[in-house]
Amino acid sequence: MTDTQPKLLIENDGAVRTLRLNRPESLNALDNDLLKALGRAVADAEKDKTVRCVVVTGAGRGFCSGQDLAAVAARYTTNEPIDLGLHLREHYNPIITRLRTIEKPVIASVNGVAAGAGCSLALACDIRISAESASFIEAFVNVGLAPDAGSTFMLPRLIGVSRAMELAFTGRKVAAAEALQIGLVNQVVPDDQLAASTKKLADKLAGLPTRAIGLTKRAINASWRSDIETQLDYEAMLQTTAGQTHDHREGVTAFLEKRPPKFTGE
Ligand code: T3D
Repeated sequence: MTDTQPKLLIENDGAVRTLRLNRPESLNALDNDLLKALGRAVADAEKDKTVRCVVVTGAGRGFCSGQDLAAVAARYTTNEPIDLGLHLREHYNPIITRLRTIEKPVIASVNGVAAGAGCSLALACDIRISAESASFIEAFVNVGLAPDAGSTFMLPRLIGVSRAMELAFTGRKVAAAEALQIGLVNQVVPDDQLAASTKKLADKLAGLPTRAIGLTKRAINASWRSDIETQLDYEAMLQTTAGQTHDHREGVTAFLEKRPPKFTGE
């Protein structure tokens, strides 16, 4: 791999935009260039109305091995004070926040190991589809760190507090089959079918009423800090918006005309 090859590949297929981490020699470790490119790409996908589903995946045999540890070690060779929190706030947190709030479906197509912040990246996506040979490692503890990039938020919500504690304390590798069993991923497919299965799911999601999906994501995110009365009221407010979309009318009309709906995302 030469420096001229982009560290992030951006691929468009209809209304699906795939963001492919492209540092396969390090299992797609996140250095500052890649983090900046990923941040820009997610922001661009958010703004671009032609994009109705985002896929995050990795080139080569890894999904993402987390923070580039060579870059971390390089910081120790200077006398400058090291503040990992600053690095997280500047580089990781905006990406994770945007993935959680972008009003379009986001799929992690996990082609190989997802470790440390790479695992957090997969967890920040809405849906995880995993290759049989992929694995998940809350690797932070192995390098004397606590989980970051949203793992302490997403992990207990997906698999429960007790399992989250165990995985974060031990940093043990979770194979795809166990990940499916404990609810860490939605689907596991044979390695050679990951691309096709991801495309099938992404195409389906991209053809759905995008505004309704965005509002659904907003509502489910809000439920975590809500009570039932507040949530009911919030649902009613969002439904006012959904009820004014073209896709709502189209869905009702198509049902009554006994034909498949043609959703445009508006
Ligand atoms: O600064 C901040 O903001 C702090 C934030 C921290 C967040 C974090 O993500 S902390 C956690 C960082 N990640 C890790 O600790 C994982 C480190 N990697 C591994 O434990 C293993 O590589 C894996 C379990 C992921 C995969 O193992 P394996 O045996 O399949 O592959 P390998 O041989 O270990 O790795 C292949 C190559 O990738 C190897 O390079 P080489 O020897 O072929 O030249 C290895 O050094 C490189 N690599 C893997 N992970 C990283 C990496 N290089 C830099 N950074 C990595 N994270």
